[in-house]
Amino acid sequence: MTQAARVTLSRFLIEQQREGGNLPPQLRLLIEVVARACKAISHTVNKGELGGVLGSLGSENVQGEVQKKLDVISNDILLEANEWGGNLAALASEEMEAIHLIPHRYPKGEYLLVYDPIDGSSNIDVNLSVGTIFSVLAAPEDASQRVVTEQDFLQPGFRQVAAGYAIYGPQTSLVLTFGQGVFGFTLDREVGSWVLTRRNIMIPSGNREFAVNMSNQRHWAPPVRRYIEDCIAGRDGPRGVDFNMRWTGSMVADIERVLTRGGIFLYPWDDREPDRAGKLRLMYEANPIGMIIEQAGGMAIDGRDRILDIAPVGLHQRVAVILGAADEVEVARRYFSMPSV
Ligand code: P6P
Repeated sequence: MTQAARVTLSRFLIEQQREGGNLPPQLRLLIEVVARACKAISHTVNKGELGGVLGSLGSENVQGEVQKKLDVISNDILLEANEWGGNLAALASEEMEAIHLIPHRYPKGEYLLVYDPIDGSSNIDVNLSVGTIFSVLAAPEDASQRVVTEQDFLQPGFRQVAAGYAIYGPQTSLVLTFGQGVFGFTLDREVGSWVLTRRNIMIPSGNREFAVNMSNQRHWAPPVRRYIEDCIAGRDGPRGVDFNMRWTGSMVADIERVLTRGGIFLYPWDDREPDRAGKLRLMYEANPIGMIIEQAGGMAIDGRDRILDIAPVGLHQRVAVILGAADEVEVARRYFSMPSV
């Protein structure tokens, strides 16, 4: 790609702000800050053993999951990058139980940021792709006159003003949406710039590839079991076509594949913890990814209902997730309306 043809993230955002009208200056600056923080996280992830950043801390996060060193390092990078900019009224993270208010010494802004600093962190120690997922919501209009609370974050996903993820893999890339299409950027490490490499990403239909953790099969509800059984039956079964399976253990890596070549991703409810709606978190995994998937022409449901319509009741609440190419998700959804045999 010639230097002249390259559109950096900064130029793209300024042009979006100028032409699109859906990117206010504070939101543009917020995205720049988050993207810069993801560059710093990428640099840290890429050091691996040499940076002493692998392994666990021996502590647990609010999810009751073992915290990796990079979970905390990445959370701190995003915190420090976003506190002083004046774009946020507060932020929240998978790694912090409560919301984080902007310190009084800094101005407060019009947005709320909620993120998973390192998603798929169990893959860090085995050198597989991990990522950062983030969601941007509007802060309450009176945020400058009162203390923002967790309740202000509990907005349904269709109210997100922006969403994105960074994936730290063979390349470091960034995928963004502001509600008018999905755009992909690749990190040019030599210059330190995010370069626009994909415009208006649309999920291909017709790809017969499903992503699910098959070891949970006996725990799924009957509709999911039947759907996956029929995929596995391939051309000998009711689908009449063979399927392939992928499962990386890192949502951002599986989503990058679905965005690029289609297929479906599932983390359905299972009976291991019947009271838990699912494993993935609504506010900083399912909602931002769901917005990206829908903006790329796909569908994102919890089995029956649209994920972005779910009214949140807790910052760290979990949800069942079935998302990907609209044609395939629609097939999966029909299994939930079939009479259970
Ligand atoms: P399992 C990572 O912990 C994560 O939240 C997602 O990134 C990933 O898709 C899923 O959980 C993997 O879960 O049960 O297969 O380890």
